[in-house]
Parts: sequence; C-alpha cells; structure tokens
Amino acid sequence: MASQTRVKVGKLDAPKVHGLDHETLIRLYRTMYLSRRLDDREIQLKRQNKIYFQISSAGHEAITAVMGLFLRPGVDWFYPYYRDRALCLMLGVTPLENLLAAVGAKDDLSSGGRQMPSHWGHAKWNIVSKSSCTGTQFVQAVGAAEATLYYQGRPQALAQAKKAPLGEHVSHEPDEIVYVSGGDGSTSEGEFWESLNVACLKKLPLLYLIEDNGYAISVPVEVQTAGGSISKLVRDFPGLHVAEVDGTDPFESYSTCKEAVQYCRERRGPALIHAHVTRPYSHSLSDDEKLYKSADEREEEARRDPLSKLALVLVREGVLDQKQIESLEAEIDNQVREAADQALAAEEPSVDSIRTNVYSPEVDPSSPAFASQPHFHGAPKTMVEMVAATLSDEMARDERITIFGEDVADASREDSLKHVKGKGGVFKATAGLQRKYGSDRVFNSPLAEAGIVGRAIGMATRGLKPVAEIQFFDYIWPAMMQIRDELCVMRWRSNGAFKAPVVLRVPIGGYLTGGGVYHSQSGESIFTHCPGLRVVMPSTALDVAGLLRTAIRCDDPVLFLEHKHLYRQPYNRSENPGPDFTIPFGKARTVKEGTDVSIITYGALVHRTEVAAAQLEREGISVEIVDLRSLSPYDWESIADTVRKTHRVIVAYEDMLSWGYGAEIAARIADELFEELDAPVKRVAATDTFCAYQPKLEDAILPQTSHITAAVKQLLEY
Ligand SMILES: Cc1ncc(C[n+]2csc(CCOP(=O)(O)OP(=O)(O)O)c2C)c(N)n1
Ligand SMILES: [Mg+2]
Repeated sequence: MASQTRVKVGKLDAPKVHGLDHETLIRLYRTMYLSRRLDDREIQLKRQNKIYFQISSAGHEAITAVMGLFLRPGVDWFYPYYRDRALCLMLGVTPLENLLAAVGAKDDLSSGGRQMPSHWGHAKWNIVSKSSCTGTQFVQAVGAAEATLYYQGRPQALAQAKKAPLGEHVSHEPDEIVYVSGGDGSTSEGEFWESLNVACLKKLPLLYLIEDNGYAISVPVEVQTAGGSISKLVRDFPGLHVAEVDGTDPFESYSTCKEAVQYCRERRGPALIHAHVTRPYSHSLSDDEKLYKSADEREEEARRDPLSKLALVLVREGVLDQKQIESLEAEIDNQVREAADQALAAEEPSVDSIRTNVYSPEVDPSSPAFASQPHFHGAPKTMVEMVAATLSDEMARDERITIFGEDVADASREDSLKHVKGKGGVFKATAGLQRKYGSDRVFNSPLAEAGIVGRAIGMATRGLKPVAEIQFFDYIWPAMMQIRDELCVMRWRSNGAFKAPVVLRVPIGGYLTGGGVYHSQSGESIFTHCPGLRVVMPSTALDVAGLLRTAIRCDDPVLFLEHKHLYRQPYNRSENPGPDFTIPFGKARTVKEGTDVSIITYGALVHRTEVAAAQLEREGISVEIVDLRSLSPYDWESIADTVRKTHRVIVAYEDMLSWGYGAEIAARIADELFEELDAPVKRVAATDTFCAYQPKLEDAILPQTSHITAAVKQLLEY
C-alpha cells in the first residue's frame, strides 16, 4: 500500500494540525505525491509513445486521498471516476497495478489491458470496473447499495450468491456503504438524477462525491449546470445529506468526508459531497486547456494546487522539514521508476485472448447440461401465464432473484393488497409475485429505463439475480447505453473479474391492430449486434418455460423478448413442463418437416408460416419450418441442415427488411452455403418503415401469411 510511512516523523507528540495527526498527514501527502508522480510518469510514457492515453487525477488528490481514510477496501463498494487515483492508492491499488493498466499489460487487474488507463477496477478491494461513460456509474452504484439492504434482510440470498460463479467476491457487512464519484459535467447526465431519486426514495447507504473542477473538457460549469452549483440544485432531495467543500484542502475535506460517511453508515440515507478541485493538466493529454482557459485563470488555479499547498503546511507546522519532504519524494520517485520499468517489461495480452470473457467461462447456456425432458402438469397455459409461472418457480428456488420495473408489482401500497386483485405488470406477466414473495423481491421502479437497467447491473455485480422488465421494447432506448456499454461489456472489460448476469424481459413486436409506432416495434438485430448479450425470442409457451429458466440460470446477461401478440394466443399454449425444465440457447426447433422449401423464422412469424405451410400442403408443396427461438447464439447447424435438405430457403422475420435480423442469416447462407442453393435466398420481412396506427395499414407493413405463400411459389419457379 502507498500509505506506509517510512520517513521518520519529526515531532510525534506535536499537537495535531487542524485535527489531523502527523502520521495521517504524512500518509496523505505520500499518497497525493505518488498519485501526481504516476500521472507525470504516464504523461512522459505517452509522449514517448509507450502508452496510448493519459488522463490525470492532478488537482483532485486531496479530497480523494482523504476519502480513503474513511472507506474500507474489500468491505465498502466503490464506483470511482477516472480522476480517483489517490483514492484507489489509499484503498490498496499499487503503483505497479496503476502502470500495468497504463501499458495495457496482460496482467493488468482492472481489465487485462482492455481499457484505457485510470478506468479503475479491482475485485479484491471491491472497486467495480468502470467504463468511459460519464454517468452510468451512478445508477449502478444505486443497485449495489440496494444489494446492501437486500442482503441485510435476506441471508439466504447471500449464501446462494457466495456459491455461484465469482461467489468468492460476494460479500456483505452490516455497516458497509457504497461510494460513487463523478465530475461536474457528469451530473448533467440523466442517470445522475435517476440515481438520486432512487437513493432518496430508498434511503440507500450511498455516498456521492462530485469532483467539481469547473470544467467538462472545455465546457465551464456555469454553462453546464443551472446556477453553476450542483450542491445548490440537490439540496432539497429528501433525506440527502449535502455538503460543499474546498476539495483541495485536506483539513476541510477531512471533517466533511467523516460526517458524510458516518451519515451513510448509520443508515440515515444517501450523502453528496460537492468538492471544488482543480485540473492543472488539461482534460487529458488529448486536450490543451490554453485554448479555452485564460492565463489568469490558470494562474489562480495553480495557487490552489492541493499538493504544493499541503507541502507548505507540513513544513510550516513542523510535521516534516524540507529535507524530509525531499527524501520522502525521492523515495516515491524511485518507487514509480521501478514500477514503470516493471510495467514496460510486462507481457502483452495475446491476440486470441480477445475472445475470452465475452461470456461466462463457467456456465454455457447452449451446452447439453440445459437439455431436459418436460414433466407436464396442470391445465394448458398461455405464454404470458407461463412467464409468471416460471418466474414463480425460479423465485422459490433462488432467493437472489429480484423482479422490478414499471408496474410489475401487484400493488406498491401493501395495505391495498388485502383489498385489491393486484396489477402484476401491464400484461400480467408478473401477477401475484409480490404477494407471494414479498415487496423487497418484487417492486415497482420509477419510470426511468436507464435506471432500471443500471440498477440491475449493480445488483448483479454484487451477486444478485435481477429479472428486470422494460415495459415495451419501444421504450428500451433510454437504457441503450446501460445495455450496450455496460451490461454487455462488464465481464469482457474487467477480463472476467466482474459480471452482470441480468435477465431483461421485454415485450416486443406488432400485429396488435392499433398498437401504432410506439407499441409495435421490432429491432432485435440492434441487440444481437452486441457481443456479451444473449438474445432469445420464444414463440410458444413451452419454449417460454424452458428458455426463461435457462436465462435465469445462466451467468450471462439475457435479453428475453416476449412477443406481445403471442402472449394470449390459443395455438401456442402448453401445460407447465415442471420446475426444472430448461432449453439450451442456440438450439432451433423444427416446427414441421418438409422437402421443397425451408422457412427459417422466429417469433410471431412462426405461426403465420405454419398457416402458410398448411395452405401450400393442400397444393402439394412441402415446407420445412425452423423456429430459431434463440437469436444470439443461433443454431447455424440447423439452418445449414435444412438448406442442404431442400436447397431453397426463405428467411421470414418481422423486423424491417433491410438491416433486420434475418438479413444477416440470409447473407450467411448466401456466403457459406451458396453451392447448396437451387434458388436465391429470399427474405420476407416488414416494409422499411414504421408501423401505422390504422390496422389496415399495419397489415400492409408487416409480413403476412400471403407474403409467405407468394415467396414460396416464387422460389419454386427457379
Ligand atoms: C456519456 C459520455 N459522453 C461524453 C463523453 C466524453 N467525455 C469524456 S470526459 C468528458 C467530460 C467530463 O467532465 P466532468 O464530469 O466534469 O469530469 P472531469 O473530466 O472534468 O473530471 C466528456 C464529455 C463520455 N466519456 N461519456
Ligand atoms: Mg469537471
């Protein structure tokens, strides 16, 4: 740790300086100086083209180092911003670990060389992997703090989480808190406000540090934040402890941090510290602040530099004399030099390593372990009833499962539960679950999709199994950054140190006669385009049971797409196949065997294809139908087998014709199975436009049975 005091303290019995003893002051100075020298060394390496990026913590060192005095590595949970080097050093991240990240070494603990420098992550110290996104951390930290309260009341969930893969990093202490930091600019992100809302609603033990250096790259704070002060804006959040402090002053920072940490530890609610700091080294090495900051302003900032200010105090107060400071600094310079030499000699990641940790190395949801036999019981259920039944069975088995989203609870006001039937989701997919499993396990969230996904990520990172709902696919977009840049990437970017195995249930699709453009969208290819995410889309109640259970039991994030039009159809119902029925991902279902033409499809088009095939059968045409069920991974073997059998193939999908999911399947068939084809690959899909409100126009836009029969006949003409 960087905190060891090797320089002899001159006057140990001397009075404290503004409440801080000499040893603590020297520890702080050591860490702050080390942090600055690591920045300087990285800058030098960047200029020598030995590393590719540098972003400094210079000017932020005092408050972040002081924060490290009150937080406990490996006990509290951390979501630190990229300027938190001094905090990370205080927590135990070594200079070598800092520089291994800078050079992108194979053994870099934060990402195995996959992320830019200063993107902290350290499983042992509970420092959760951070992306480059400026606001995503806030809602994830909320989820982590929700896990704190959940584990408190659910010890069995904690025991189950410890037994799961990466369970060695699952921990819970009764007085643990969660720390999250961000810059002045990051407070303009919606996720910051979404997080504060939930933190205050739930009185979470969450400590925010807003490091206000007056700029977000070149944008000054008075242009960024209404009124120029974030602490003024948030003061009226109920139960939020708010403090404003000169973050370059360790003494002021000390009492401010102490009080805020205590507030959170005592479970009085969340706290926010607004710390004014400086940024002497421009935004990053890719920026030159002289382009937008005046010389006067830069000079004034230099006078507030926390490092030189603390050195002066140490000498003035007799904590260290000039010579002792010089020798302490020389010792640290040496330490940095040695660490840099070691880092520069470190092994680089191999080229094949880029494919590791995209998905769980322990649990393969496409493996035969997930193949099972149904044991049917009860009356036939619709797809939506099967969603609720499967969730219920899984919740009984695994206390780590939480369910939340908009309107998913039966009734948030528990008093009302005795008198009302309960809502249980706008489609009733979660009906009865709150009543059965408790309001801590099934609850409504504020109307905030990025928050829903971000919170789920935070919970999953801590070992829980959130099954969150996005009410309609059409409204998933506020959560897109959380999905694409966080959920899918958490395991890969941390090189397997962290994971986010969230299940996101999302009603999708059209054919609603009147759903209109905002209740009918498809767009699954946007998500199959995201490595790290599993995407499934069942077309029958039986497949819902098997695939949803696999989604919950696997250790990767899963987008579980439930077609709204299929929810209550009589033709896809099934008896309950039992509480252990799973279906492996990436295994298609042959709906019907045939010899003349193959139709590869999924979702709402499966049934339409069956109807078309029955009509064609009467005309003597034999159609084979393959329901993919799982879109990423998908069953290339089954696709190839059917193409080799019939030599004529249609890919039928509800998404738009161009760039839709089936376009890629068609392209791969044309690419890899060209020799097998007796006719071109045909696509049947939606028109490249939006669904219309008028049902008649919707029919013209979405693919229908008649389009499928016409396409089959066209193919047979070749
Ligand atoms: C979501 C997102 N938008 C834009 C960026 C590009 N970007 C990186 S840092 C930054 C400014 C951040 O300012 P602030 O939060 O004040 O932090 P500071 O760098 O000043 O410490 C921007 C715009 C990003 N990384 N993420
Ligand atoms: Mg800033």
